[in-house]
Amino acid sequence: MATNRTFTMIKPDAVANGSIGGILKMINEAGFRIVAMKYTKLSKEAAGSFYEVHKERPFYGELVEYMSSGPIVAAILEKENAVVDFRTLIGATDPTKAAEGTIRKIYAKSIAANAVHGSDSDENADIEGNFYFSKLERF
Ligand code: 3AN
Repeated sequence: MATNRTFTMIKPDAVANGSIGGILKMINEAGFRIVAMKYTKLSKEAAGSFYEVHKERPFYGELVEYMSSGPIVAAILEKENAVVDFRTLIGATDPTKAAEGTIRKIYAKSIAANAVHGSDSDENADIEGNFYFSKLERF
């Protein structure tokens, strides 16, 4: 059921500084169930295609470089109201504006290296999950 699922990535900065465990703990404690998960690295081409919707934005080149700079953790998560609740859990895009206790407030370094991705709609959660995972990789 797409409406109960969202898609996340733990981004290269958070992976590199040893925050995978802490972030997954927060995700689990907030009541999300892991449907699919993968430790992988995006090529520049794959990062460019994942962020295609942001192609016209001034930070697109920087975003693609950064997202292909090191390994990431990709996951599909399930919970009632998953998309909205997960965006609440991660906090604002800019960590200096993120609420206390949110993942980005705790783990993000900057607006570009902001520790985690969270889908912004049910439709994008579906598209983004399909980018990484086949039906056989979901449980
Ligand atoms: P969110 O990830 O909170 O939905 P979006 O969709 O506005 O934020 O931006 C997508 C990604 O682009 C962000 N996660 C962040 O990594 C990057 N980004 C957004 N704004 C900037 C910016 N001003 N400079 C650099 N990178 C940015």
